[in-house]
Amino acid sequence: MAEAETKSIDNASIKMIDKAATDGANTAFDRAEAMRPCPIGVVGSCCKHCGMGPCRVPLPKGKEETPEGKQKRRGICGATAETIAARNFIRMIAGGAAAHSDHGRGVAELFLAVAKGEAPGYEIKDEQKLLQLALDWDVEIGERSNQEIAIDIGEKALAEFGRQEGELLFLRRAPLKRQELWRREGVAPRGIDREVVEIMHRTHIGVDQDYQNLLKQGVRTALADGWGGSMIATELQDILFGTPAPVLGRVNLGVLKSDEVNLIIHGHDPLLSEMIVVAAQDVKMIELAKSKGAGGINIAGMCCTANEILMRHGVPLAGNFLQQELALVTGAVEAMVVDIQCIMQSLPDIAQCYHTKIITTSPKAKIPGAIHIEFDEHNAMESAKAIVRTAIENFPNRGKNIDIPEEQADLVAGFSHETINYLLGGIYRASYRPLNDNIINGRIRGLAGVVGCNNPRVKHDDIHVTMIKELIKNDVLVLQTGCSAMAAAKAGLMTPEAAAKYAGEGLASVCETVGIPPVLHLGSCVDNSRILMAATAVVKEGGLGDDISDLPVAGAAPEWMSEKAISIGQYFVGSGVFTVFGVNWPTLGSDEVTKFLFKDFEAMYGGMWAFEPDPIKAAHLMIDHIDKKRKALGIDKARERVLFDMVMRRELEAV
Ligand code: XCC
Repeated sequence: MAEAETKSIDNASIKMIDKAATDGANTAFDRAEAMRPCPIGVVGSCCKHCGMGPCRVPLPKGKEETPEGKQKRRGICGATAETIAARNFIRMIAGGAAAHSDHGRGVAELFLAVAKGEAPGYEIKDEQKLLQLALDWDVEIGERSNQEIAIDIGEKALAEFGRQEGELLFLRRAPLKRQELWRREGVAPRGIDREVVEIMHRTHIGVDQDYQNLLKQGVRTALADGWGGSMIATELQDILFGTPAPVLGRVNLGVLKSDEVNLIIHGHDPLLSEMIVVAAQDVKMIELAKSKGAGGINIAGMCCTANEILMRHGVPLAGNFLQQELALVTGAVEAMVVDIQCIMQSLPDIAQCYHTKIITTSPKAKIPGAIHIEFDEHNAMESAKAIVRTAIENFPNRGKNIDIPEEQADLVAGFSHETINYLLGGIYRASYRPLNDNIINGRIRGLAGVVGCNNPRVKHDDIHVTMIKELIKNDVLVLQTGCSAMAAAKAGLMTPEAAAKYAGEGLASVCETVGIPPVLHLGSCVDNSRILMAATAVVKEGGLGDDISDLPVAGAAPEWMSEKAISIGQYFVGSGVFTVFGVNWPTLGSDEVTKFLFKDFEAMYGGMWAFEPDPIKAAHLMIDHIDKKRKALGIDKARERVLFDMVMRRELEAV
């Protein structure tokens, strides 16, 4: 097997990994090979929170947790291995929750500016969702205009970040039993910023030194992400840009065009990219492109910005996290414009091997070697046009060393939880009833959320695709976001035809009746909040228990790498979902902390963590959990709902 084939299952990526080697471009695949992970840090046993350390407290040889061994496993301040592992773990949650939530804050700020008429070019696109949110948040509707209502909503949304007391408003959306559990366990989040700050305080030297108490704050902060910052981002983006509905898209590096200006939008924030999509359709821009010898302007997405723009406009996806460098290696990208999160610092270096311009746009995310064109939301179209123009003007600089892989796949995306409602129940009677019925009758065994990143420590896309195929083969309907969704789409799992090809008989029959793929794309990483809402809708529909933890559902991030993934996993666990991660697990340095997260959490939250790098084994952990829940609900034996006709009724009466 050629070396590149050991690094990815995706042919387009394999070709570009080879080309990068020929071109002398050093990628994450090369760097991962050259640098082994630190064995002490990877299991959470290194503390660098003060100047006395860093202190390293690896497990003693043979891993015996003897009293003597334990005594030796302390930092200079006396912190135990348990405290150190828990501190590291919840600081990851703080980082992840901060990233999602600061994104949410940016959306809320723009939302308020739009409501006040201070952000020309943007408008409220989904009035129905605006009014629904007004009802949820007790904002008066009456005879007021959308603008007036939106100003109140924008102010309330922004206040959620700095809230000092009480509870986040979106917690009310959760099943009542879950809300009570959060209050009982003391993890109902107050303000989003407050919970993140409290983690930073408690993990400072000499503050909270009880690992269970530290982990509790981790749960509270993660819930502030899922039911707070992320949900605010998703909801307000939907109101501003439209709630996604099924849309046909294409994915993989083959979406780049040899005769057009290729502009890739990369990162997480749709505020600017929404405008870039519009700017690229401007007749003057297209004329300018033609004057430079190009046939047109081709916009393609990367990472979660891509998911956002795909879900609402069908803009093609160039690829997921580990393809960001490989896209440049094609030699056909005029500009890559980046906003926030998951952007590799190596991009400007790789771009030097070709003609690509890397453009940063956020004052929060600059990269040496990139051009900075700051995005001004009050003048968004100007920023967008400046970026598109920069890409066009770079077209004549394209070199001869161009190779665009032909690989691309079709997919259907755009499954917001509202859309699932309409698809299943019909436009006039939107309802989750058919989904619940098919779970109860066993055609659908359960639901799995498979999400998260790529990680060059494992074979690119392989773990996602292998796990998802195993799940759908066993009649588990898969809900997806993030880079995982793109892995499945590239493998052809997101078309309705995939049901007959890959899904078990029961799941395939439901997908074919409704006309949906067995793997549903719900959007970007902040859109994991859509999965929370879908799970809540299933609970509220009835017949499957009265809390998310009663449902036959499970979650996974099999190729995770970012702190955001840990925060997402933790809010799923805190919401009652069994969640399994692959690659590595950051608390393995402490058996006690790991056992607490993997076992004791179940009694507290109804959801718990697991670690299993093998995708087939991980899928079966999820299926076993789903079966356990089916048994508890008394639906473990396949049962068809029988509609009685008159003959059957008479027979019944005669008995
Ligand atoms: Fe980043 Fe969202 Fe992970 Fe992909 S999945 S590598 S976090 S882009 Ni969010």
